Amino acid sequence: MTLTQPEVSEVDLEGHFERTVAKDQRIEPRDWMPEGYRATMIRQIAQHAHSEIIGMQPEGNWITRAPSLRRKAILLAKVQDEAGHGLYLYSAAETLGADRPDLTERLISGRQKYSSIFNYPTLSFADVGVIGWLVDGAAICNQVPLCRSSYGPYARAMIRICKEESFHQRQGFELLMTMMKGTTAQREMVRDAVNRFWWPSLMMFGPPDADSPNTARSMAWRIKRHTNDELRQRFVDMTVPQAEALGVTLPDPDLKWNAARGHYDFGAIDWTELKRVISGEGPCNAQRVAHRRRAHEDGAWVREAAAAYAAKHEGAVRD
Ligand code: FAQ
Repeated sequence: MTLTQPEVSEVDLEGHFERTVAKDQRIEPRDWMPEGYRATMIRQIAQHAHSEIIGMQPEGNWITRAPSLRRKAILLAKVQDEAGHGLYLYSAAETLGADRPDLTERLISGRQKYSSIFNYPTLSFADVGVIGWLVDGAAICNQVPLCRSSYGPYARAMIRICKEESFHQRQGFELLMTMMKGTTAQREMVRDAVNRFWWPSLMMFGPPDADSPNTARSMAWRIKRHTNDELRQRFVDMTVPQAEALGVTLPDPDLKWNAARGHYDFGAIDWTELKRVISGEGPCNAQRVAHRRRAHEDGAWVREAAAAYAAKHEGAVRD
């Protein structure tokens, strides 16, 4: 008599998946998952990885022009950290069956998105401080809850990424504090940078909840733990006291404490601008993607050399 394994039906698998998510346990790469969950995770992780890699460009632009050796070393380390984040995230996407060269191809052909914030130019060294303070600050607000995301490899990558982003946020704030204690011209540079980056930072959290096609599904699967509007509000509440400590005015006349709500009210966001930037029409979209494409092409010899070395090594091991 042969013993046959009882067939595990799709219903059992789906039930197991749903129960795992409901118990706040992690879905791991070997586990069964609905195709929609897999596709959503690949989309979000790939967009996140692309953001980290494209996000190296605006600040990288200032490495050769940093005002001191100390500032140059800090900036170099920060930009390298962003590269590292991109690599962890591409690896997390690979655990879902995504192919890394294919993801790169989708980025450089404009078929996959990256964060809108990196399509704005960096016009002065104060922008480096403001990106650390506001952009990394927004990234932390968005990403700390993702440490509890239901997909294991993504949640675990997020723990280290958030630690590094917190450090970046501090260094940005410290740079701005130094500039605010400096000359009138330096204070003016900070104010100008804050004015340009404030509204785009609020757009990083995505469209308002009513216009966010993915939030409901991603919340039900515990990929996202809070809605776009909840996180945006958290960021505003966290940042206003920091702006006061710095001595800068955020460019929003409607920004005021609402005691009844226990939150800051803020003005209307120009959602047409976000749509424009996401669809490729932002100030630097073409430049960012062209630069990434050029870097990819310039790196072809490294990939070929690595593949040739791996093949040779494999041959040596077989012999
Ligand atoms: N820019 O339905 P939702 C960083 C897209 S890393 C571009 O609300 P979802 C570190 C969205 O993908 C910054 N596209 O979508 C750093 C969706 O696209 P679809 C990146 C955006 O996914 C600091 C469509 O619009 N962080 O800063 C944007 O539920 C300094 C509809 O939107 C992450 O990626 C946008 N702002 O929520 C590096 C965090 N907003 O469906 C260097 C992980 C929305 O057409 C220097 N991601 N879209 O493919 C997330 O938390 C979510 O994916 C959201 C969007 C919240 C971004």
